[in-house]
Amino acid sequence: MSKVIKGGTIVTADLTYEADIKVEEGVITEIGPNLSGDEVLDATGCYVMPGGIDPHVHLEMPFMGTYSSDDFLSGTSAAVAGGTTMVVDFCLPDPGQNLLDALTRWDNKSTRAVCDYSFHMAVTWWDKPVFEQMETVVKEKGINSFKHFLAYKGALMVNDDELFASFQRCAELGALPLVHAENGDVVASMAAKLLSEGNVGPEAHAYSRPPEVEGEATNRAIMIADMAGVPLYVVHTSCEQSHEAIRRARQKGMRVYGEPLIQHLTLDDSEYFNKDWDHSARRVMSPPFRNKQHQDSLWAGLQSGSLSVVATDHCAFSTEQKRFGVNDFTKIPNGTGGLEDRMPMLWTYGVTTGRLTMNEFVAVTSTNSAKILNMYPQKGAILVGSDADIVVWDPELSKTITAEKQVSAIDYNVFEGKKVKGLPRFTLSRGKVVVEESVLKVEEGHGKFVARKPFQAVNKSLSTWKDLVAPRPVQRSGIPPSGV
Ligand code: DUC
Ligand code: ZN
Ligand code: ZN
Ligand code: ZN
Repeated sequence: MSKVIKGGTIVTADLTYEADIKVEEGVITEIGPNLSGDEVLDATGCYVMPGGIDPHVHLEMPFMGTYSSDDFLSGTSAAVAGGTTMVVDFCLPDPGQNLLDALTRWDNKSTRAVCDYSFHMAVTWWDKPVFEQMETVVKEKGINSFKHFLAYKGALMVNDDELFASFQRCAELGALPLVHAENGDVVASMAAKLLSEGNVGPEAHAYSRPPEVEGEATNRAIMIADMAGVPLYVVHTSCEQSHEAIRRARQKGMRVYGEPLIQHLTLDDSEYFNKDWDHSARRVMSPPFRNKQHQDSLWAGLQSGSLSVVATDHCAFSTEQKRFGVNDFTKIPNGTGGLEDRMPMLWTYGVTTGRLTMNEFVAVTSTNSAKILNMYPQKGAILVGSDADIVVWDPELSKTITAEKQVSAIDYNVFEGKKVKGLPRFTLSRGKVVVEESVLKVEEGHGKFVARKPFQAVNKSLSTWKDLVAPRPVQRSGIPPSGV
């Protein structure tokens, strides 16, 4: 059974042109004028783009004493509803757990996915087993990226010696390290002080994590990555200080990638000062929302290419879960949703405002992630041979975002009331129509794991000290007598 997507304008990261697309057995087999097939999908008036890739989601993740509420079924269903056809989730081992056992748990959870997915592996402590298991994770399990937290002291946080060791291991294996860049020591100290002074509300969450803690940690991670001779991916870049560090590194020639979230681009820190506790707590995530100047910086980064991709860090907690922290903001589970809304929100606030071109939109929602995570052109492309993960985007379809109608399992939406114009007419996951005019036609378990090969480990430190001071002892004529 072949399908033809007919009459639309194909938009990729670098081209805009009119052509039909033929899909057979889940892949694109022909692109050109006047194609015919067994089934025709009418794309008249639409832009036909690579399906979105969200490189950063947490589905059914154990975190802060609970589990994030969207699982692989509701989470990936929400994704396709908004035109995203692939997600990359984080495998988070329990303390001391074998990374491969953790992966088995993630394999079991993800069997429910309705679209394709892949995993990053988290490194939250450092020892010999982790060193050894990383090799199996890369060479046998198809995972080429490792996440490190510089925040969440006493839980997920790694110290600089652990970070440097893991980064060096990534360099050897051809893997890409990711970093959650916030200075966890400073955050813990500021949070304790705020609490002791009676600042227990959700606004104190933002006070405890100012942009400086993110700028410092981003810069530190970049410098450590350089000394390890490895590229670096900075997740949820939310502020100018962090963006500045990334810009500087890229200008110097380093492969450093920044990932703003759709939430940080479109929602600001005034959300934490709402009179309604639930409203503010529902928006507690790390890093927190920032002010307009930081938002402008993020948009500018997407325009100029100093920031590479737009993600969601989708980590949805219900109001009931958020209320764990009713007397203490440090107990509010950190996380917000966005999987369903990332593409329509970015189109509405980016493309229709003129901040982003359509090609830039495709680059930051799909193609750049596919390239950075090494799954291009299987994903992120409209090319013969690519998976038919495609969104037929209707720029005239509009809606007002509301929790009442969302696919995500939680009881609110941080974008509640926002009007979006630009939505999928069809979403295809490996050739299967999973959304048609807002109607979900998903099939539990249709999603497949996408294995990602390691990169050629060619990265060399740009820091000059390595070359200037080759590690060899200096031959001296004598040694001074010891003692006095
Ligand atoms: N930040 C969040 O807000 N949630 C999940 C993990 C994280 O780093
Ligand atoms: Zn994070
Ligand atoms: Zn995250
Ligand atoms: Zn199927």
